[in-house]
Amino acid sequence: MLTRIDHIGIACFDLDKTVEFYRATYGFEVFHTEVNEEQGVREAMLKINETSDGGASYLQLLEPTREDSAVGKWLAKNGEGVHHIAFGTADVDGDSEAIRDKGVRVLYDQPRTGSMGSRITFLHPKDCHGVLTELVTAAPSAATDH
Ligand code: CMX
Ligand code: CO
Repeated sequence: MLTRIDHIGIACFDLDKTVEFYRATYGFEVFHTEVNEEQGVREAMLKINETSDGGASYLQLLEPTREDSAVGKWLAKNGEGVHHIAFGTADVDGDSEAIRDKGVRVLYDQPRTGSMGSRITFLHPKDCHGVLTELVTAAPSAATDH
């Protein structure tokens, strides 16, 4: 069951400048940063709020580490902006299988590693009314991990 907005993924050309915009404009602080080479991104997670299921909701600011990555290609075509949305679930395996059975393309056979040790998969935007959609199961320690 999808129980929350886990994050909104925002593509940017310069992560440091974008982080500074969110800090100076809204007061949002960086909760976690990492490089995910498999996804081709350098990212910052800004925690917006805790949620009733024990998780949290974040903004995920994404700078590509290479031009041929998903975010690099998207930025070259569209410029900066909202790249994807992500729903949180306790069971990314079960939920992605159930969604696949409804005829929506799930991009990975098995969930891969996302922010803070989470397990993630994606649904094809062309099957989701134009929205690249991610499903996330947070690692148990994610709420306290920096
Ligand atoms: N949102 C909406 N539509 C998108 C999109 C996005 N983020 N990315 C691509 N599309 C659309 C394109 O506009 C294009 O549509 P048209 O054919 O109408 O022009 C179509 O999908 C194909 O796009 P493409 O540029 O040819 O790109 P690819 O097919 O090579 O890749 C996708 C698209 C979704 C398969 C790829 O971006 C992907 O695998 N994404 C999942 C991984 C990812 O996004 N990782 C980065 C985030 C990591 C994280 O969140 O942790
Ligand atoms: Co994401």
